[in-house]
Amino acid sequence: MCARQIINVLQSNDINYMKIFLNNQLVNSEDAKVSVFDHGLLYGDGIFEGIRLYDGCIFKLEEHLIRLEQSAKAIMLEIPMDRSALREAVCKTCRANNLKDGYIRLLVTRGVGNLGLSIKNCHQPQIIIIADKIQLYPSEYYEKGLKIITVPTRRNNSAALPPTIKSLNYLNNILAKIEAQNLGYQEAIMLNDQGFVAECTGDNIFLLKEGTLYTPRIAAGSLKGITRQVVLDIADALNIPVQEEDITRYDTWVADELFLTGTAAEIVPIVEVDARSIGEGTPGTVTAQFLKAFKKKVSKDGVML
Ligand code: PXG
Repeated sequence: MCARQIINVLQSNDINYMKIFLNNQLVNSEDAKVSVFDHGLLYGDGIFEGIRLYDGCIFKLEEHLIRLEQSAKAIMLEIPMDRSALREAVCKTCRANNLKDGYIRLLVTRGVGNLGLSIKNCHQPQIIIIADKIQLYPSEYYEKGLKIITVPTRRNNSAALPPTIKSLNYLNNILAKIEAQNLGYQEAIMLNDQGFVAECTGDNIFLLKEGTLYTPRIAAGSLKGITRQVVLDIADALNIPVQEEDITRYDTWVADELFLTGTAAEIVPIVEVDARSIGEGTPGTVTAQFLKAFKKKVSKDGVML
């Protein structure tokens, strides 16, 4: 490794040396600033995506960009860059930070306005791209499985704030996460206002029962997870029947296997729900098959830097 490369490695480990994409240019992290009048800060008015980079390949970038566009459309936000410019900006940010594996946070805020809810005074949405090393979940989660609980906080009602919009307003999920962590758990099941399982605070949920894979319908109040879709595709390839339907807490308690999916989490086996052990109380064999198939896909199915 030459001196320049060593400096690059040292620098990319330190957030002070990160390059951030902010409105059409790369800036040093200390210069990456947004206004206190940005409605993203004042009201959580904006949208985002969390994306993974695996071995120099951005996993499912196109799908993330499409979901971002749909979130934008839903909140009537015009992203001031088209898809190909965004694609290029994401790649550029990863390259500028010398990343091969990492986590990309792409945000679009409503931009600067005044101290009122109206979007009419917000003329310049802000595009921010942060690409950093990934903080992986502890390996213990995958080896031993995770214990979770159902929390009292219900998932947002779709008629109030559709959970399909990946907005900057995550308070609903954060309140649920606080409840879980207060009781010593790291993830939690959130029910919808009818009492059916919607999703977890930052992950989709799947269960296996008698050879069939079940997951809540999106209309139950879940995010249309990119990893969720990858798992549905894997189930298809493995000839495992899938049912998207209403799931109760009881269904989760008596499942043979249960797992969570998400960009950061990938596929995490669940071994206990609400103090009931799932299956044998150890990560399931079918879950392991899904994780293996997922790992095979990650460096193939995306955009090369
Ligand atoms: N449901 C919710 C509420 C999420 O936030 C998922 C499901 C899984 O979707 P994907 O497309 O990632 O398979 C998410 C995504 C974080 C973090 O910092 C969480 C997510 C994404 C990015 C960052 O905890 N969850």
